[in-house]
Amino acid sequence: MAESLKGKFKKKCQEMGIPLVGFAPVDRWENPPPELPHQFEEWIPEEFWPQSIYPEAKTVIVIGLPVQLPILDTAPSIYYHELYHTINRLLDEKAYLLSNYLTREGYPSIYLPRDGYGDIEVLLKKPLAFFSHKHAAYLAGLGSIGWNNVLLTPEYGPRVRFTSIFTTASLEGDPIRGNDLCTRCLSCAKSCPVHALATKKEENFPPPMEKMNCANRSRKLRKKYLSPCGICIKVCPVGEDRVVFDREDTSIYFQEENFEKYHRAWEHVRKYGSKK
Ligand code: B12
Ligand code: SF4
Ligand code: SF4
Repeated sequence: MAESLKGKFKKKCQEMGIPLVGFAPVDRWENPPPELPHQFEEWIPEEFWPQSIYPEAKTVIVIGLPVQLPILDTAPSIYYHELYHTINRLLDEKAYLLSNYLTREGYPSIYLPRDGYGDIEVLLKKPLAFFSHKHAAYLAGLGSIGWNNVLLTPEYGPRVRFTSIFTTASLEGDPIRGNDLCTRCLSCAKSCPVHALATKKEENFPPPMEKMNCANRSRKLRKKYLSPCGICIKVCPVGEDRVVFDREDTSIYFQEENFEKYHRAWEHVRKYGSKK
């Protein structure tokens, strides 16, 4: 019964144009599966677990939508700014509709917003949301944490945004693939304009991040309609999307010669629709 519900749900996601879906029983927050790619010294505090937020929850379903790489290539730009908002809106809407679908099937369910903060000013004081989708996607077997502190997936590397649904249906968890996808190339850290990511390999994994440097940059960019920054997810070599969009060679970001046509296009986009 529960299995067939999972099958029907996945079919519905396919029809709604959602390429990534993962299932994590809530007990994975309490007992993280040993086959996960990383074990963390510091784990998610209990009040952030799904069963603490919605005590009836049995399974967390995570959905992911891709960040289209050639648009991200122009970032920071109005083009990525618009894409970011489009994906955010779609994630919220799709999760809301899917949770209603499960409720109608007899399993009361609720959606979560893809972010859950009022404004970047709030994050400058406390850079936390009441529920972490990155950790939910990790526990649903969708990928591994990268040096850049976000989830890398085989399909899109870090270029994917998530949201989650809490459902009272007990659905089988997806297998944990267990692969650590990060190559430790450190392109993300070396490209960060505000040094928010560690640049020395011997530091702990995942390395500590200067979240305030990143949040402050986002705040400044927002005033020019250029937020978010996105550079550390743009330059990452991981992800099948690089093959799909013919962007496997990441020197496109670091060398102008041989790639003039791309650099010209990015400069053009950056000239319009935002403040200098
Ligand atoms: C706050 C926030 C930010 C802040 C702070 C950054 C951060 N990484 O926490 C700012 C504004 C800087 C930011 C920037 C970006 N973000 Co952001 N952000 C969030 C938000 C709203 C909450 C994150 C959160 O609470 N995480 C929990 C913290 C504490 O996780 P952590 O630091 O890794 O925790 C570790 C330890 O500290 C310990 N721990 C200790 N205490 C606690 C407490 C809790 C609650 C947990 C869970 C763990 C924990 O456990 C962990 C062990 O590794 C989420 C949306 C959401 N609701 O999930 C998006 C989210 C994480 N962001 C996302 C993205 C894509 C970005 C940007 C790329 C946006 C951009 N610029 O284009 C940048 C990337 C910056 C970077 N390299 O991390 C995506 C990530 C998708 C993915 N593929 O993983 C998310 C999930 C949004 C979404 N809906 O998809 N973000
Ligand atoms: S989003 Fe930009 S500022 Fe933030 S960590 Fe990534 S590269 Fe650095
Ligand atoms: S850019 Fe390199 S070091 Fe950074 S997350 Fe991607 S693979 Fe890992």
